[in-house]
Amino acid sequence: MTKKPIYFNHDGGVDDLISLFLLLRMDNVELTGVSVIPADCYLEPAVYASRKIIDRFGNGVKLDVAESNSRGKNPFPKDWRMHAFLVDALPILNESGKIDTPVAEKPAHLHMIDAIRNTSEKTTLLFTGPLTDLARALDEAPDIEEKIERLVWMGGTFREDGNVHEPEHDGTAEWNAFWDPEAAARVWETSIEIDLVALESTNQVPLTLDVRERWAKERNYIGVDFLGQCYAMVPPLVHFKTNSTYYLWDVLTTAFIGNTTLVDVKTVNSIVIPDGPSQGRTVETPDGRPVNVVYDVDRDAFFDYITELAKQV
Ligand code: AGV
Ligand code: CA
Repeated sequence: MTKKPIYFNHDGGVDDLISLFLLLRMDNVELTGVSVIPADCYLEPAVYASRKIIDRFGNGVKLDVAESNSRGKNPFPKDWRMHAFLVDALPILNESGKIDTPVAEKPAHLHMIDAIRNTSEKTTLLFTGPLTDLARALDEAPDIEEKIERLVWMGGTFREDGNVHEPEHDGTAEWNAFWDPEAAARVWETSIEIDLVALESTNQVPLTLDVRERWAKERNYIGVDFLGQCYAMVPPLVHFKTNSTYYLWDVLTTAFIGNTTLVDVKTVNSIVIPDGPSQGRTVETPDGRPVNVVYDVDRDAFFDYITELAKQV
């Protein structure tokens, strides 16, 4: 099987870390690099957890994990950023008592430039947090643009309702775009092909109790137990949606990398609003740049796909 070269930049949430786990299980993916940005996480536990996940589930793959030194404009709530501490503390990631996967010498955006340049084929970028490191990499090394196959990004929405509920904002943005709206706008200026896994599709994959029960029943598989343990840390959708209700945002984005048949995609011309009360909002407009929006998902096929991947540990 031919393997797609993927560079993964994430921000240490439960679904970011599960995404790393799943990427390591995909036989059609070759991870060329991993980096962590302290947006929806604290950097230290998210980097530890990433290194431990590569050790435990990477079948001996040789990778290092780069730390981002990027800063955003609008900080994530502290409660959400704490999740990385919980994943990092899981016994299954600490059984060996050591960490083999090293921390990279260079910061994330420079690490990514090297990874793209050192891969002969074009690289697919998977971003499950804000786009800050990509925007900085493009400023630093414009030559990499032609070596990027596409950007697959969990971010944005064309609905009225985003998922940002913060003072001075009108609620129309998605959080990864809101954390650094200027970075998203910078990436929009390029001619990189963008696949957007927007809230339209991720809203269809909330964490629900039936999913938790399924993973509990199949916890004799180490990988399924890992899914269950991780998703025990975050609130499911039960009676009604709250600000903290968890969806499988990044995991859907990552599943799309491994299996494009799970979703439906349409092309939308859009811009990103860089400042003001709608900052981070993606808006459809005829003279905007085209993006491929993932707007629909086969929910059952998606959960089957990720659970099967987890069983292969
Ligand atoms: O907007 C979704 C992004 C995804 O990359 N993140 C979480 C996912 O990793 C931010 C976010 C929005 N709502 C959240 C988030 C919530 N209720 N808990 C934690 N993070
Ligand atoms: Ca994320």
